[in-house]
Amino acid sequence: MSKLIVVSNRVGPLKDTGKAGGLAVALVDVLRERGGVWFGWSGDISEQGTQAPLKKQRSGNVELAMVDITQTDYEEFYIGYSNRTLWPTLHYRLDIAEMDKPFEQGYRRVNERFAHRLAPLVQPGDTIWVHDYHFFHFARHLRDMGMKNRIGFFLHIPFPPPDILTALPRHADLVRALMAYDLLGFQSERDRERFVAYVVQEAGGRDLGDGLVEAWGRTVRAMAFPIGIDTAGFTEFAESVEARKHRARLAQFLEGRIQIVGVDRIDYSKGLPQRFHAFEQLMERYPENIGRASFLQIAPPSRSDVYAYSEMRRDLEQLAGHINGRFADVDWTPIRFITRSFPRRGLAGIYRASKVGLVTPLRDGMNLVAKEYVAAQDPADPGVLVLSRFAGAVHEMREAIIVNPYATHELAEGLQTALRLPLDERIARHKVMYQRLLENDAHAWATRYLEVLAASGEPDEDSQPAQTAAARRRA
Ligand code: ADQ
Repeated sequence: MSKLIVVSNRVGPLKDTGKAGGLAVALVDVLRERGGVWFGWSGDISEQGTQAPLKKQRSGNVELAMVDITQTDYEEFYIGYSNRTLWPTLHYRLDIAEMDKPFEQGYRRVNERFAHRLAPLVQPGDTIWVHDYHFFHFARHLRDMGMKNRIGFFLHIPFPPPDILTALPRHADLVRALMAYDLLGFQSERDRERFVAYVVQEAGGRDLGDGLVEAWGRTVRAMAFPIGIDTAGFTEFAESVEARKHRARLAQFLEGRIQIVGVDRIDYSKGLPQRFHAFEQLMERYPENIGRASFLQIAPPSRSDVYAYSEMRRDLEQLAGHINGRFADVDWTPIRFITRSFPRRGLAGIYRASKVGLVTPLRDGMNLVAKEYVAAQDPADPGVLVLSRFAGAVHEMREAIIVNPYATHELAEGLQTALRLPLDERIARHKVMYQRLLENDAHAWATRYLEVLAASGEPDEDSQPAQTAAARRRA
């Protein structure tokens, strides 16, 4: 029977998926429904790297298959091209994107080797679903081996306009590699439009309508599939015993004061310094909030091997220290900055205890924190979401207070509006957004993507190529 194969840089856990978030829940659900394999990096670095034996785990009809990489792969593929070149470029940060380093070869090499390691696991008729910016070239290598299976790609981060993308050396190779997929999924219609603009303006391609795009002699379907969270599951988390404990602790600490919350990986795309400055302005311009509203920022460090990230944490600590030094009192701290992870149930409790959720990225594919914050609220007395116009989530969450994170005064005003929003208004806004989150949850997202993928491309199930069969024998 044909199975589903999910490919992503890091593979999620098969059990206790709630701990890893909505995406892992959704992917394991669809893998269980169809039976399948989740393939990716083991997270380990070894001398043998991609040549090392596959690491496998099985639970029922789902298998994890994982590959090591070498230290050089880690530096070139993961830290280098993926996170120092592609991540900033796709987040419109050409000022910090590293274009002239020899990372790209490592990126291409790992894509090719991963494709060769996956090939023996693929049977005719299997569907392959590749995730994110680590694997632009993956399908191209599978096609070079003659594979005719349906292969889809989903980009979790933004697709920038042509003027940005063309600053990346060999940008055409990257986009051309995408044409080897049958279905390209983007977080928003805007991202899809930018991809089509590139294909038309830079590659002489054509928008054929009905989601189809033609370039370099191939036709691909490109559509928006806004990712969702496990909405009902997250609401349950917010009502769990663990969440209640967190809320009780916070209530004791806050003593009736209001809490604004931010939860993000430390990443320059998340707009954290801008947010801290906006909170400072809130105190300056609306002094009635001094001693009354405090800001809790939870931000676990990420990718600390990348210089831009290790710097950020220090800068933010200094900024929080400066603001606290200015406004704190003996019995009140304006900003609490916590740089560690929280269990998801605890996090849901913290969201529910916070009257404002502050989600202000400078650029974000979707932003799941915005959705989690809304899902965690008490519908009878919900908090208010303040959301950046540059988060993909904004297209489904227009009832939030929408702000421009680059304009500090606008952010501060948005916060003040959120703090003063009357109950009936809060309830009305929350209700509409929550209903939408229930309809487009992570499971609906994955199911819809796979339905469209099943109807895309023209796989020839009977004529699985010789190379693939040979690769299977080698395994
Ligand atoms: P991220 O950039 O990681 O994801 P986001 O969508 O906000 O951003 O997801 C972060 C996840 O990590 C959330 O589920 C959040 O709860 C969790 N998290 C953050 N801080 C935490 C903490 N201290 N403790 C516990 N959990 C924490 C990328 C793209 C996004 C896109 C997602 C999914 O950059 O734009 O929305 O993939 O496609």
